[in-house]
Amino acid sequence: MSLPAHPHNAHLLDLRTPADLAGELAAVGFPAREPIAEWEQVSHAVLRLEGVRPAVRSRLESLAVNPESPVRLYGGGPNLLRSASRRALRGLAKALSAGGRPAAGAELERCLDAAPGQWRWGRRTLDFRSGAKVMGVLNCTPDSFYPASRLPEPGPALEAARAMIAAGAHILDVGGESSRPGSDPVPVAEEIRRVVPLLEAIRRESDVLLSIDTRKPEVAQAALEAGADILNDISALRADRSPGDGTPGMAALAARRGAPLVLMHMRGEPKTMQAEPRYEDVVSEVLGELSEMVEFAFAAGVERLIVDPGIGFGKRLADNLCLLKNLAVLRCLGCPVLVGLSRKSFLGAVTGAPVEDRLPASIAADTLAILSGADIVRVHDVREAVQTVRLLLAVRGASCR
Ligand code: HH2
Repeated sequence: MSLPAHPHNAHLLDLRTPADLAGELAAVGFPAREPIAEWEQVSHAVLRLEGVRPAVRSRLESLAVNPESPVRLYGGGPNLLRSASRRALRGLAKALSAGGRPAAGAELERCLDAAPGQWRWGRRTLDFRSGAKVMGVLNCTPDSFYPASRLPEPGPALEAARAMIAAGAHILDVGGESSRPGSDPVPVAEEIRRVVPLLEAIRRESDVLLSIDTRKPEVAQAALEAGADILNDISALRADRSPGDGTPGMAALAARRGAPLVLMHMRGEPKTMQAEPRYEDVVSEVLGELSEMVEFAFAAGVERLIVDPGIGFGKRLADNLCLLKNLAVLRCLGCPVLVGLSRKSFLGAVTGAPVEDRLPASIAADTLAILSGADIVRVHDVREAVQTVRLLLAVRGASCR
């Protein structure tokens, strides 16, 4: 083998997955028999643990860890950072479980294994291993925040659905109530009247996955009867109960049908949510609140959950930016992550662009989100998002040496 023209060419590698490492190992003549084990050894991570009691802290300090790993523990208060190889963190998870803290051990294992696989329910499949999914927004409303997305008439709404399917949408999200800041709730019967004919019409001609964007169990039930597959609840079950007419509550409905349920974080109600949102640590608070809802939903028997930070729902500009920057943190909940960034006002605040002109910033934001591990992007502009996803997938899969 001849030596390279420029000796050394020293450079740090940007490795994000076990497959990246396996490619680099093979290229230097060291094909890894167990790429995942190698990855766990060389890949370092920093774990943040919140609300740690002194007894647990001293246990963490005393736990034996893999001696080859440079392990560090930082923080004097209830919040700690632990830096170690993934392998050492896995050892820590096992030690916590064996040492009488099975919940903490399981939580840590979940963080390390957070890669959603494939879902099958009824005749439906969602495979998160084959790249991010594009969810097209169909607003059967007269007042949604993006005027071009308003489709109150069934004819144009069906045309829009057909165009999204042709452009490669994986999921269509049909909604009959705007949740823009300051919006009023829509009565149940009116919401059903808006969404059911469109769901039925799409279902008659396509097998595309259909999601219903509603907070009301009666609407969710009618939508499922009309062919919807997924429930998208922007209130994350906060007021979940049966309406008392025999309709089950949202969680019970999802559990009974096996339907995936999106839990979106929101503080307050759309009417008032932007009045004075306040967080001390938005990432930690959104994670904690979603985590409670995930536990509640699993306890109610829901098998398939998707989590969403709720960009623009009771959040200030800085909160939205922090959530986008730290989207990967939500993967620790062990559920696929959905994010809706498309044309939202925080993009306008950053770029100065009106809603009609926010497509470039929306594509950039979706790109950042997918690189941070978003599994589903909810968008108004399906063609552009599908191209983005395809490019990111091609780059991720490129073999380079
Ligand atoms: N955003 C909107 C509506 N529903 N659902 C989820 N899961 N995540 C979101 O970010 C999200 C959502 C707002 O967008 P849009 O439906 O276009 O606006 P409007 O509520 O005004 O109809």
